[in-house]
Amino acid sequence: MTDCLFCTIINGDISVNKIYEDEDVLAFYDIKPRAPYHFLVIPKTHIKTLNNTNDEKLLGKLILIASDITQDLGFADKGYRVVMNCNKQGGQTVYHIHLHCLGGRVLTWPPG
Ligand code: D5M
Repeated sequence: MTDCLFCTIINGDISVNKIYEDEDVLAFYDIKPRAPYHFLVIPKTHIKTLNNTNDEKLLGKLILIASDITQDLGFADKGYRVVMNCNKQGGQTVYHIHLHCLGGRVLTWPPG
């Protein structure tokens, strides 16, 4: 989609600090990190919100890629959080689904 920020990133028209890429997904560091480690895993297909997909394979892949990256970056064993915000009350600001992965500090619960 031309007016989607994350589709523009996938097309390469906006550059990001990439961590991982394959035919289905892209992972990159969040521009506004909320923890020492904060990256996003997004599908390459445009999906507006979590309410707009039932693709179990793709959703599972986002989580497993995030987990693999925490291993690669060396904080898997200390701990981390994965979260997907959905719609306005869930805090979603970019309407192309993305999994946040945060780590590198003690995370409080519940999130605000
Ligand atoms: O999260 C949307 C997230 O997207 C938010 O944490 C900032 C991040 N973001 C926005 N633009 C960029 C670019 N250009 N690079 C990296 N990260 C970006 P949400 O769950 O929708 O509130």
